[in-house]
Amino acid sequence: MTRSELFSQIQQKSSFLCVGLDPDLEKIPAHLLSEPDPIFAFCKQIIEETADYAVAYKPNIAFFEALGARGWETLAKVAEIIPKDIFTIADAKRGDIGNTSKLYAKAFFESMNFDSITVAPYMGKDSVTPFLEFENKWVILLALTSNVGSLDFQLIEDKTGKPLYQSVLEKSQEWGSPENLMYVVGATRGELIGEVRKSAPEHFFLVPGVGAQGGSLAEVAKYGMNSTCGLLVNSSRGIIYASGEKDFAKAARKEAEKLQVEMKELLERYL
Ligand code: OMP
Repeated sequence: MTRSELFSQIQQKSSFLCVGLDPDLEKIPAHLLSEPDPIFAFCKQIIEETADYAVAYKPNIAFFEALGARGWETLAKVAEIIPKDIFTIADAKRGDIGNTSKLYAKAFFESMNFDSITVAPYMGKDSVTPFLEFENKWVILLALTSNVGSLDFQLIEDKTGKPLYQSVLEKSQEWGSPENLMYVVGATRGELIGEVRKSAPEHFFLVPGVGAQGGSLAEVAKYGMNSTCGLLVNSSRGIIYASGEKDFAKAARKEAEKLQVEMKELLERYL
C-alpha cells in the first residue's frame, strides 16, 4: 500500500486506528475454545466488528508463533481475511544480517503479503535495507518504544548530548523515505513525540501504548500529527479484551468506535 492510499483511508474513515491482534488462548472467551481454531475464530470476529473503524491491523507474531506450526497457519489465515484496503502490520520486530533479513522479508511480504513489518534497528543498515527493497512494502523501525526498558538504551546520550533514538531517526532516513519507512513511537512518551516529529516531519509513526499502557490519544495527536495525519495509533488489549464473554466482538467494536470518534475530532482540529 502507498502512503497516499493510506492517507485516503484515514480521510475516508476519519480514523487513524490500528487494531492490535494479540490473541492469547488464556484470555479469549472460553466458549471459543471448542472451535477447531479458537484463535482464528477470535480474530475473525474482532476483524469483522472493527473493520469500519480501523485503517490498520497489527497481528503480533509472538501470539501465533507460540502455538507452533498451527499458529503460523492461523496467522496466514488471519492475514488473508483482513480487508484488502486496510493496512497490515506484521509485528515481528525482526532484523539480522542481510541475507537473513532478506528471508524474513520474503516470509512476511511474499508468503504472507503483509504491507509492513516492525524491525529493530540495533544491527544497522544491512539488517534493515533488505526489507526496503520490496515495492509498496514498509519497514516500521523501532525508535522510541513505550516500555519501561526503553530508558535502558534509547535515551542514552552521545558526546554531543544526542539521545540514541535521535541517531536512529537521522541515520535511517538515509536508507528509506516517508514512502516506505515508518517509526514506532510509544504513546507513553508524551512530549518526546514532538521531538521525534521534528526529526522526521513527513514519516508515519506507529504509536502503541494508548489504552492498557496509559498513553493519551490527545497528546499523541497534539505532538505527533502532520499534514497527512502521520499517525497510526494502536490499541490491542483495550479493544480485543474489552469483554471476556460471548459479546466480546461487539464490545471490541464499541471500544474501536470510541477511539474513532475521538480521532475524528482530532483530525478536524489538527489537519
Ligand atoms: P496494548 O495491548 O494496547 O498495550 O498494545 C501492546 C502491543 O503493542 C503489543 O503487540 C506490543 O508488542 C506492541 N508495542 C508496544 O507495546 N510498545 C512498543 O513500543 C512497540 C510495540 C509495537 O511495535 O507494536
